[in-house]
Amino acid sequence: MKYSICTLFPQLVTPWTEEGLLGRAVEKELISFDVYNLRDFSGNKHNKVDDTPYGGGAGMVIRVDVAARAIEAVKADLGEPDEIILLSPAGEPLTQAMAEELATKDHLCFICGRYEGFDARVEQLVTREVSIGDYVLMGGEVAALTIVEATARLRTEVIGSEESHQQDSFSSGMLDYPEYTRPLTFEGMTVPEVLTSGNHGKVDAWRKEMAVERTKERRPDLLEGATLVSDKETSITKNPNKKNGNKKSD
Ligand code: 6GU
Repeated sequence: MKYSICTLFPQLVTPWTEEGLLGRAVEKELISFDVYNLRDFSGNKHNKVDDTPYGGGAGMVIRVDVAARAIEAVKADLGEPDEIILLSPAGEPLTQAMAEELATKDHLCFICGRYEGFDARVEQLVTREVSIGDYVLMGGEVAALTIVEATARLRTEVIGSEESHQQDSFSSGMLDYPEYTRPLTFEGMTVPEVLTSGNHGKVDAWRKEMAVERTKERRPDLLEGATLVSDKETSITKNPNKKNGNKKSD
């Protein structure tokens, strides 16, 4: 898996790729990150990447030719990306289903904007435009790294076992059940007895019930997409036509 990231702030992005599971996978050469500084593609001696908007108004707009040269450099160095993703609050909202689709690709290229954004013609240079939620960030870097986090952890070369994310929030269509570890009692708060009962059947049933309860309470919108076999029961079947994050893109 290759990630290339075009940004005005490579020094914000690079450290994220050097720690934890990502850092380890990079060291083992199982995944790679190539971070491109958009300023290197300014095409002028002042390294200026933006200009005032046509039609007037406040703020600056990043030039389309800068993005175009950066994308050409990525292609020349690493080959054609499977996806060139423009990070923008106007993009398609990121979901677990989208992360699952992107995680199957070999090379994802990200274009991160800052300030007011890119010249709209950059949209013609990319394969998709993605937003990470309904709020506005100062730049696309955190959004690009969010997609890196969401996709890399779905790759067995990064995580190792496939099992650990099978039960996750959203990949089951529901929130996770709560987990506990030692100490058994902390400041008067105890661990649910069933977890120390040694009865695996009971533990499984309790966990499923907790997942349903938490989802009903905190994110009832997610349950629209899951089919409850019975109210008290715990089994949930994926509905391929549901409109939330489990929908497989076509
Ligand atoms: Cl991808 N970029 C920016 N600047 N703001 C956002 C976003 C992206 N997604 C949500 N808000």
